[in-house]
Formats: sequence, C-alpha cells, structure tokens
Amino acid sequence: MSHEVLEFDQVSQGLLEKAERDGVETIWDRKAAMKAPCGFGEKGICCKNCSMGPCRISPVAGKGAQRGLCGATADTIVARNFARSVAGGAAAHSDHARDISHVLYMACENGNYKVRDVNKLMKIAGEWGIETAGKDTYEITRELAEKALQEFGKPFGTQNFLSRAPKQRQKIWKELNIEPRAIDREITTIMHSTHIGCASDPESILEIAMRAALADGWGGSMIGTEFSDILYGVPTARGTEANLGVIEENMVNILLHGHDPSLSEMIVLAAEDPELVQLARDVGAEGINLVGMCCTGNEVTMRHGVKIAGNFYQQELAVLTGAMEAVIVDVQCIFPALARLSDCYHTKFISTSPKAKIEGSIYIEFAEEHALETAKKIVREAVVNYKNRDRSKVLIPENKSKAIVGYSVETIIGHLDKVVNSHTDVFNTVKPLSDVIWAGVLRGAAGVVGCNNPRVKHDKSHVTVIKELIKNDIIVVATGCAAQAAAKAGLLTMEAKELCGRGLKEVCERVGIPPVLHMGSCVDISRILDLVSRVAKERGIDISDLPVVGVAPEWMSEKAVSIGTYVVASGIDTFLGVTPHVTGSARFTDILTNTIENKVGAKFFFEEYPQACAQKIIDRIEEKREKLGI
Ligand code: XCC
Ligand code: SF4
Repeated sequence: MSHEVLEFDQVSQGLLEKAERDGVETIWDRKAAMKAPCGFGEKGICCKNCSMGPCRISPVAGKGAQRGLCGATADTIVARNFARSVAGGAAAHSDHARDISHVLYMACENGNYKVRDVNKLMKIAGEWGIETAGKDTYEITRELAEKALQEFGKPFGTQNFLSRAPKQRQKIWKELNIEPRAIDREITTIMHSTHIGCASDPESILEIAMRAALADGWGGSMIGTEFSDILYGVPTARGTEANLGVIEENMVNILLHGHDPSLSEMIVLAAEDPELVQLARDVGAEGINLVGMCCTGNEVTMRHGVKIAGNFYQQELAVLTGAMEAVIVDVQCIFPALARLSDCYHTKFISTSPKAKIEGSIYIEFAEEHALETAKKIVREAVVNYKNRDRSKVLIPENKSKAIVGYSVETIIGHLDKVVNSHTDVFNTVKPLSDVIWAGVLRGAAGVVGCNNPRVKHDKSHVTVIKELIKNDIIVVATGCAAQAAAKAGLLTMEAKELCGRGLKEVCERVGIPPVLHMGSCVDISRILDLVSRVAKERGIDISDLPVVGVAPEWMSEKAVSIGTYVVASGIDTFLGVTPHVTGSARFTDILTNTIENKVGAKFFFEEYPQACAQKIIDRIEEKREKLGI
C-alpha cells in the first residue's frame, strides 16, 4: 500500500502510516485502486435508465454514437442524470425531516421526547395558520406535526415555508411554475419525467429538478431544522473542540456519526446517566467521552457542545486510533467500509436505522418509542467494550482546535441586538447586519458548505477559500463538513479575527463573534435561506440582489446536488469546487453556468482551484454591490 503524501492534513498522515502498519485499508487505498474514473460517468453521458442500454454517448462530437438507442442525446442524458441526483438528495434530506416530524408527533409531557422550545412551536404554528388559543402545548404540537407530515403528500397547494421568501422571489417561482408542491410528489415527478420516453428537453428537466430541490430547501430541510429546534432546542453559541485529538486515552470513546438528531440526542442523555458513568469507572475508564462526526456531530455540537472528531473523510481515521469503543450511526454518509475496519480493532460498529442496515455491523434498531432505553443499551455496549481495547494499537493524534459553534439565526440576531444602542434602533432584526454590508464594512457574505471529496485535498479547498474570503471582509457562515474543516483549522475562534480584513475584524470585535459562524448541519442550510431572506426583506429587495454567495468547495453527495440547485433557484450564485458530472453536454453546462441566470437571477460557477474560486466570489460580490449602488 502506498499513499500519496498529504501536504495538508498532517493528522491524517500519521494515522495513514499506522493503517499501513496495521495492514488495514482506507479510502486512500481504494482511491488508488480505482485508478482513473470512468470517462463516460464523469461526463454524465452514460444512461442506464432502461435495459436497452446502458447507452454511452461518444464524447467526441460527430464521431461515434451521438444518441442512445431511444434517440436520447447527450444533453438529455446529462440533464436526466443530474435531475436524478437531485431526487436522491432531496429524498434523503426530506425523509430525515419526515422522521423528525414523526418524533414531534409522539412528543409528550412524560415521554423521552418533549417540546424544548415552546416559542418556536408557537411561532411556526402561527406561520402555518394553526389556531393556538386555549390549546394545550402538546395538542398544538400534534397538530403542527400532522400538518408537517402532510407537506410530504398533500394533494393540493405548495410548501408552507415558501411564504418566508421575499415576495419577488415567490413571484419568480410562480411564473416559472417551480413552486414546490408536496415533497414526495416533486421527487416522484423527477423519477417519472426521467423515465425512458418522457422529458427530453434539458431546460424543462432542470426546471423539474429545481422544483424538487426547492421542496428540499424550503420544505424538507427547513422542516428538519425547525422541528429539531422545537424538540431539542434552538442552538446557542458555545465552545467546543475539533479534530481527532478530542478522542481521550483514558475514557470510553463513542463516535456519533450520521445525520438524525433523534438518536444522538438520546445518546447524549444516556451518556450522562449516573449508572452508566459509574459502570465506565468500574471498567477502569475515567468516564464517557462522546465525539461527533458529519452532521449528527454538527447537531449535537450545536446544541450540547459535543466535541467534533472530524468530518466525512476522517471516519475511518477515528477507528484507526484504536481507541474508539463504539461507532454509532444512523443514516447518510457512513462508509460501509467501517464494518471491515472495525473488525480489525475492538471497535463496535453499531447501526441503528432500518433505512441503513450495514453489512457486518451490529444492528440495534432505534425505535423512537423506546428511545432512551435503546440509547442506554447502546452506550452500555460501548462501555463494557472498554476492557477489550488493545493499548498497543492505540495512536491518538494530538491535534485539536478550539471552536465556537451554535449560530442559529436567533443567536446571530441576539448578538446583533447587543450592539444596537440607540433607542431609535430596532431590536430583533437583521438590520445591523445589513447596515454594515451596505456601509461596505463587510463586502458581503458567503455560505461555505458541503462535504469532503478525494478528488481534492482533504479540507484544503474549504480552508483556503474561507481564509481568502475573510481576508477580504466577506463574513462566512458554514455548515456540514465545511464547518468542521473550519473548526479544525481554528477559524471558529475569536482569535481568527486576526486573519480578517479591517472591516470584518471590527465587526467581530464589536459583535463578539468569530468571522466564520457555524450554523449547523446540512439541513441547516435552511437557516441560511432564512437569514438571507430576512436581510432581503428588510431592504425590500430580492435575494438575488444581495452580495451573498454559496460555496461547496469539496462537495460529493447527491444531497449537495440538491442543495446547490435550490440555492441557485433561490437566487444565490453557487460556486462548486468539484465539477459535477455534466460536462458531456456543452448545452446543459451552459444552462447551469450561464443562462439559468436569466430565469432565477443566479447561476453555478465551477472552479476547482480554491484561490481562483475565492477571487471569482470576490468579483461577483463586488459586481452585486455595484448593481445595488453601494
Ligand atoms: Fe455528508 Fe452531512 Fe456532505 Fe458531510 S457535508 S459529507 S453530505 S455529512 Ni452534509
Ligand atoms: Fe439508452 Fe434511451 Fe434506454 Fe437511456 S433510456 S439506456 S439512452 S435507450
């Protein structure tokens, strides 16, 4: 096994050498074994939507097969493949939200799941037109949850949360006929329209994809975020630490990995159970150390300050430390490879969701009805496993960084309120934020989001783009694995203000915030939609007028395709550091990176070099400022 030398993440380097010594395989090895990716797949010109195929279109114009057996062109095939990725991503986010809605429905006074934020419950009930007067909290909760569940399959009408968008944006959606209706319906429509013999017009296929993506952003993801807040509390600013150094030598280590907070919230409770803490001491450990990874990690760090072990690309490394008693997973972004890897150590790899049974894992089904009981059972498995740890196999990297997390929209506004001092100023609004942007103290804002991808160096694109932006007075909000990359790089600290331009530095000092704000998991990109909508509405303009951008420097998942699509369809330019599988159609590529702007006021940019990407973002932001005359 030989590994490419990593210039960027030295933590990974040490553990990869250990992997070689231990004779275990990681994604780095599998990437090397994979050699060059399939050229047709990479360009998006392989179709297997029916069994006459697979049909592969020759990438050379005018030479070789230019049409599939049914006559589908490269433009059609690329558009259909893209739309199907959106469907996959929107399905994942939205099914997550459906589960949260079910949990909200079963919440009750004496149950494991309770309403932790009555304010938010009341606010959304109000938004959705639910009568609250004279009703008991849990009556309202059930009514709201039921209404949310109908968002997935209601026969008529559009998504309730669309009303949060500025009027101008809603008008664009209406005119294009891309206002999302029931979430499941939009996903189904993609699958239907991309079936053999249906839509072939790439413009129309993209519109269908945008509508489903919007059902994700303003539907599923927003429901996921808001309802999690009702159940588990609105995140507030708090300190934590990030990187593999948060794994403790003398404690029972448990890694929470996946996406659904309903499981991880209960594990957090279970890990505080005095009986289990005592059991940990009885087996010779100093206590129980929960650490998080990917978006479940983000959910519990936002609400409890649970330390961040790392992001997507580090999941195997956490096991490789030899000090991980259990890896507990729910859904999404979990390498099946963890099963084989865990076998080489004492680690118990525990899967919990009937939607994500993983071969070779220990399966303990997490039924929400017996949530805490099951969580305790799982934690107990981890604790008793401590004595099986082979000390000779342990290598815990020292690297970790301090970080401040927990910036929900409410928390950001709360911080802004603190700097409003004149009695004429309005409280509880985003006005101070828009004021500093209009004054030019901040040039604009960027949402840096998304995954890790071995097609680029681990975390390098995230960190390079973010540093360049804050240096140029562009404030950054981050979610997902991008936020974890920023945390590890020490960018979620007050000290990071020293890396900023003068304007952003001053804002950080006055408001008391880091220049990069961790806004949560990937469904929490809906928090960013909420924030930009508030700024646009406060100024009486559309989202597409604002000097704000979305960036996904290292994205890889279908969820990210859906996200990018709804962000663009919401009027925000989106910069992708990894080029999607569309380049086999010059026409579809042109639609995404050019003409789509005529419809929705925003477009995609593909730029793989982070430095160049940052420069393009800065240019675009200045262009928007000029148009606004600010
Ligand atoms: Fe997964 Fe959400 Fe991507 Fe990270 S950022 S690799 S999707 S965990 Ni969502
Ligand atoms: Fe080939 Fe058309 Fe079938 Fe696709 S749908 S596999 S292009 S025949």
